[in-house]
Amino acid sequence: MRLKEKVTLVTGGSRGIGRAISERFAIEGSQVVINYLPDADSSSTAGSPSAEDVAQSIVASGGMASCYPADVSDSKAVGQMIDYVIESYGRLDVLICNAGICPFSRFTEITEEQWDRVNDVNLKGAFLCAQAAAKVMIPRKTGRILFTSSVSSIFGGSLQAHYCPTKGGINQLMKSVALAVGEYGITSNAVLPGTVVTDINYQQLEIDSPDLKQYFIDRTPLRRLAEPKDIASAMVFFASEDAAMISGATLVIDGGMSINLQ
Ligand code: NAD
Ligand code: RM4
Repeated sequence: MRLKEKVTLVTGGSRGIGRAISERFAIEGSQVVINYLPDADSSSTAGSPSAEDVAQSIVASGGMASCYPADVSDSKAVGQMIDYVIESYGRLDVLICNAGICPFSRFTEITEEQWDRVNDVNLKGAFLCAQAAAKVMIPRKTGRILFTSSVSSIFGGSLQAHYCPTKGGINQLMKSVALAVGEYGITSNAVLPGTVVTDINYQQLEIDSPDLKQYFIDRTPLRRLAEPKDIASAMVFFASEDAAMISGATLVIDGGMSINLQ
């Protein structure tokens, strides 16, 4: 119960990495608001349950969770979501900017619309949520703002020329937020997952290119891919008292995959 009496908002919190974060934060005693996008962007290829089902199963296990639908790239919807959290719970202790999309595309085939959507959801969405959260955290002089970045914030990807820049941008956003809100006792940190099989890459890794999945496993010293719960553990750490003096940090969770030059 490391997060007892905390109120946490997880964007894209109903499946994959976000779902693991929502479930783990509830186990640690936090009230969890699960943000989700009920449209085409959130369609599941990996058979993930709905946000309502995830919230209900948390509650059935003795945890505290509710859902809130909002497109994180829509400033009005983000403002209403933060209002909902404050009206329902009285405060926001932890924001986890986790929502993201990655429509794998050859560089020469990325359309302007695709570039805009990936940037709007991944980077602008993180900015809008972090800014709205900071406004309600600053008066209370406490809070944690966390980001799901990626090893793709450091490395490129031939099919991710729209996605990788958004993750590099998130690292820089995270550091700027840390500088802007530190004097109010608020920390800002980012977790950088390696490859985790979720809806975002299920088609690519499980159906189109299982050889690519095996390549990632082979180059990982621990000989397995990270799982959503591995990322959730790092988020719990950053949200906990143990990380009270950590701000502006990036933590890679990839079993050593990204240090392997062979
Ligand atoms: P996922 O597709 O299962 O989860 C993404 C979540 O974001 C979904 O719940 C989706 O509905 C939500 N979302 C998408 N657009 C949204 C919007 N406009 N507004 C609100 N929510 C929206 O994939 P995942 O792997 O769990 O991804 C979670 C985060 O982890 C993403 O930011 C992703 O970039 C990052 N990440 C994933 C991996 C990986 O290998 N899976 C690696 C590094 C980083
Ligand atoms: C991650 C990383 C993974 C990819 C996902 C979508 O940041 O690049 O390899 O599968 O994004």
